[in-house]
Amino acid sequence: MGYQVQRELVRLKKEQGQAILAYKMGITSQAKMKQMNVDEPIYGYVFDRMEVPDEGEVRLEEFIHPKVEAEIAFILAEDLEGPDVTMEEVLAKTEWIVPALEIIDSRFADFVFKLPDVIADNTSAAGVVFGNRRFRPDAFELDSIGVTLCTNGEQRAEGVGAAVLGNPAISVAMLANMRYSHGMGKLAKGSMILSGAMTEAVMLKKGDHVTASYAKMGEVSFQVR
Ligand code: 0L1
Ligand code: MG
Repeated sequence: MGYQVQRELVRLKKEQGQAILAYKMGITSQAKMKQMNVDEPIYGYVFDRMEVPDEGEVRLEEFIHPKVEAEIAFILAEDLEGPDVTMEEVLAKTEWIVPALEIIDSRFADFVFKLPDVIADNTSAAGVVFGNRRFRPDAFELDSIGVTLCTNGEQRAEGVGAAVLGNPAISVAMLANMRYSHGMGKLAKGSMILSGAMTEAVMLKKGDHVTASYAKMGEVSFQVR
């Protein structure tokens, strides 16, 4: 039911002239899955209007109660089509990995929702900041890449690639397989995918300067006005 509503939401946004910029996976950590009492993550869409440049700005008033989380994004070199996509196939078919921040926001008070509700709410997708640097997928072991998330120079969260279903590439494989089982088609060459949060989500407030510092992949940042 949640995905039926989500599909209608996507249709309406496209009708309004918005375009899908990236796919996203959500609820990809064991802690979050346990909290939500689910054994499968969820997926949604990032729209073009949600993109914020690296070192750019967002206005707090444009959100309800936004949070930010650090992720790794994938850009595909080839189509990826379920069923049975594996982590190895994802890595072989990935052109670039890119450090990224996702801004999540929810129409539900205090982010308290049932699973179909958050799927219908497009998995709380509200913004994305892609880093300016990109890397080949075999440049690092993705499960061991660490990240710290700071606001105004103070560390608020930290994490590692393994927090994303064991490896962010497993999350991308799962997206392709879930889309297949939902009859949603392949992930086409060139698609961008946010693989899921490496850190817990940190609440944003006016004046926050947000920086994610990744081991070997540099920084991604933005300012909250
Ligand atoms: O991207 C995410 O992991 C968020 C998924 C939806 C759950 C939430 O809003 O906390
Ligand atoms: Mg996310």
